Amino acid sequence: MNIQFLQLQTHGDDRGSLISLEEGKNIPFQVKRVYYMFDTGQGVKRGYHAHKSLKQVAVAVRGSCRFLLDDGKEKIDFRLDNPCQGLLIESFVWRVMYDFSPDCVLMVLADSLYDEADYVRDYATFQSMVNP
Ligand code: T46
Repeated sequence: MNIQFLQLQTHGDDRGSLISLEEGKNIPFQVKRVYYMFDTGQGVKRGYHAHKSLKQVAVAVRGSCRFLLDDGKEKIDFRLDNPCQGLLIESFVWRVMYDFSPDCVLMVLADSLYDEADYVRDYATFQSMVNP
């Protein structure tokens, strides 16, 4: 599976670091929505869905969590732990986020407004959509 990480340029000086996210520049779509999750309990697993058309970029702005991504053919599991790195999540990728550090703030930029109809929340349905 082709996982794309976006390297986000850091503007650092003796005051600290700053990263700017700009649509069409380091974010490869029009940003319609931003959300973030935090205070995730120990042992919690989130996600368990794919999207029909949504594209997103996830950034662990603080702390870390693991991602399990599955395109129906291949699974890949990795830790997202760097605020200078964005994970591009395309449509039709099943995702599970887990093993959140207690301080994790996971921010997600999305190319569409929230729409429950865009979710595929049943794994068998997802499999039948990607492997017809
Ligand atoms: C995704 C992963 C990475 C809203 O009202 N608006 C929103 O924009 C979002 C994202 C969620 N919600 C509501 C819907 C649920 O009642 O917030 C609640 C929690 O959402 P959900 O269970 O979908 O959260 P996750 O962590 O399983 O998934 C989220 C995104 O929903 C999803 O698009 O790709 O993060």
